[in-house]
Amino acid sequence: MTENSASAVTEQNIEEYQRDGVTCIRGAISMDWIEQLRPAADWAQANYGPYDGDISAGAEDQFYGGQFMWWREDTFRDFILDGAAAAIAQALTGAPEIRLFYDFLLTKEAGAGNPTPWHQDRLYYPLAGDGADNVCTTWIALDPVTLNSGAVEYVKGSHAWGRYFAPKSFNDDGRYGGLDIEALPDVANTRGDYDIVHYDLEPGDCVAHHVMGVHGAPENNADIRRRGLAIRWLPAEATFDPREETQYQLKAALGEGPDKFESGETVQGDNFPLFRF
Ligand SMILES: O=C(O)CCC(=O)C(=O)O
Repeated sequence: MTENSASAVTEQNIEEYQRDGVTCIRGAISMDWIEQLRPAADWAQANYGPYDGDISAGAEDQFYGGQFMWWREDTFRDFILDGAAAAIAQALTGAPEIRLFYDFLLTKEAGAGNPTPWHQDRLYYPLAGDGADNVCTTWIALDPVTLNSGAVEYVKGSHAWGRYFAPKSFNDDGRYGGLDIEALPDVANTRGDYDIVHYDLEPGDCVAHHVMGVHGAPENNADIRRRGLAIRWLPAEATFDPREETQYQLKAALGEGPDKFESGETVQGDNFPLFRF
């Protein structure tokens, strides 16, 4: 099925993405795709891959994070290659061409008491360069999503603060402790100081956010799962930069995975395909 067009992206989406670092594209992905992706997501969760993790804090199997699923599952592969997400990211960023970084499935089970901590994505990534500073994430809802079920919240305009914040562990294991990098302000306890937005989503809606933007999500207090397929896109060149603080599965996927990139090498090739629309 080919649906590689950004037809759902409006001028307002482009303006919001550039100005606020976040925008919601309604009806971005067809229900045909969503219905194929749901069982694929269940399969991925039941069959952990090498770069997956249980990111539940203080409980098991509540919050699943699957990464590079498209390397091991055909529906994800078809969707990445033929679905609309790449074209959407290209339209929002205005890039002449866009490269896939990776796909990341975030499933919060019904009742999962796991907030996603407020964080900025940039320094989790073992990347350097312009592409790294401008990664665009397309977070696609596979289920209806509300704040009650764990909708992601975003600090509008934070992508333009020009500050790099230390990563935070999603499961509270203190993994990124002791870094000499600025800590994120305590957004959770000073919410009134920020312009915070979230979107109630229907399956197939897509929220796009900029890599420098600050975001987090509450626990899932609803009686349905909250599955989000976050696909990361590089609108410019990025090189492998396996710094200490970067996320270990990403570092392994790039440094020890099929391509075995050396530090400083450009991330490219069939496992990180380039799209041009
Ligand atoms: O889905 C979530 O809870 C968080 C998503 C997120 O942090 C991201 O896509 O960068």
